[in-house]
Amino acid sequence: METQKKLAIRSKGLKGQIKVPGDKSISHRSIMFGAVANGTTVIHNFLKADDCLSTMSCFRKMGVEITEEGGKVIVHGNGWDGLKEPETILDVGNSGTTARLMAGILSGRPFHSVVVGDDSIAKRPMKRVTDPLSLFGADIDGRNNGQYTPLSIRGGELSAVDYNLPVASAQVKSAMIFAALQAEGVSTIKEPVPTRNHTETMIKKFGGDITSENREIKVKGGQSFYGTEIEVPGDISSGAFFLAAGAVVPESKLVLPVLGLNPTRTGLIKVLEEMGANITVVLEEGEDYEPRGTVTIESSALKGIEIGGDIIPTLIDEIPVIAFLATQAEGRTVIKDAEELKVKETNRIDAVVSQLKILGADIESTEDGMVIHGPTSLQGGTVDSLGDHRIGMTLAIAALVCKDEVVLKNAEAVNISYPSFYSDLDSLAR
Ligand code: SPQ
Repeated sequence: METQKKLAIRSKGLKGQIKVPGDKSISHRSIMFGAVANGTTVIHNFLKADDCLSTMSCFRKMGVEITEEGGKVIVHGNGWDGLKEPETILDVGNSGTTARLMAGILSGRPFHSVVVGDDSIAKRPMKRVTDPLSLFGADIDGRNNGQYTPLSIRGGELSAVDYNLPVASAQVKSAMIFAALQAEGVSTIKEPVPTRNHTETMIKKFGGDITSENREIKVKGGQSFYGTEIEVPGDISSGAFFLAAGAVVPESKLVLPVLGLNPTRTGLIKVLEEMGANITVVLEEGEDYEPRGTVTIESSALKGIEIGGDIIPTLIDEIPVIAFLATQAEGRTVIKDAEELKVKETNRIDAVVSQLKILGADIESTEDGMVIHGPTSLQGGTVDSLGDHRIGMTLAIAALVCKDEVVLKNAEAVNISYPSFYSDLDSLAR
């Protein structure tokens, strides 16, 4: 159901502690590895948001028992062969991660499956996974010559490949890793730029083996995994909205405990530091597989900077909210090398530029990013998430510093990654 929401304006003083929900990327992967592992996997702090629920539902359709007990999610895995041919389509909803990673898993399973999603998924590029998965020997196709969903996969025996990824994408890399784990031989996957490595860290957590050196990943086929216990850290991509709010709303101080701080995800923290934010990071000691810690932010004056190159994959999902930050910073901010934004839930370059402009931002799109001049005093207006959770949450944070009322259309989009977002924000803005 489409909802319209009047957003809170808050000219000063956001204070308190905010424990954001579990990491979306890690939650997806914990279900996937739990499903193909032998034995029970117990997941604490699993993200119960629409995208991860789609992953859960797809694996249930393949016969995997997944139960819930006192806030924990329990996956009863029976190894790779525990996955059975689904009797119906596998619906990934809005989740690109589910579609692409699951395609890698299904490529090696000896049955037929059909992967579909919503209108946004139907526009997202799938050839980037269907092409390399075909090289392993998978029988995989999709609408328009493998470009788009629905995908049809008849899995079978796979052979190892050597492949240079043409795009910096953790989803493509992970789809290939899932195929490589089931293939005969050792596969080598080279990344143009390092991307989030949650698949790699989780392989080790589940007792498997993978090496990664100088952007070159080696995966041995025929690996088995063993059920384990996973503590999902808070999602830095959700925390990003509160870090932005804390940085720009005058007289604010926000503390975000147990936040995931995997270095392949922390580009936003570097950007905030370079912009002049008053931010401190305290890493928890003794964490074995996914670093986490407490991040504190206090409001301060910000300055515009240039963002591009290898840092982009480490903050790709935070660019919408960084664009908002730049509207409040002194000087010019340039975001480049971010053309991947065009193939997310929306074209996030067009979406963020068009919606922030409605509020009065001085922002222009470029071929591979955007240019923002600040600071601007934002006004009010009617804006639209355009069905994209990260655009919706960016606009809700922008509204905090707007002069007049802001109404957000399609406000329910936040349910994709952060269903309690508005109530968490309200609890601080009170
Ligand atoms: O799952 P989905 O829809 O692709 O989610 C997004 C998001 O904003 O939540 C992207 F739209 O995150 C991706 C991220 O951009 C999640 C992800 C992952 O878990 O591996 C990797 C990134 O995508 P990509 O295409 O760069 O690999």
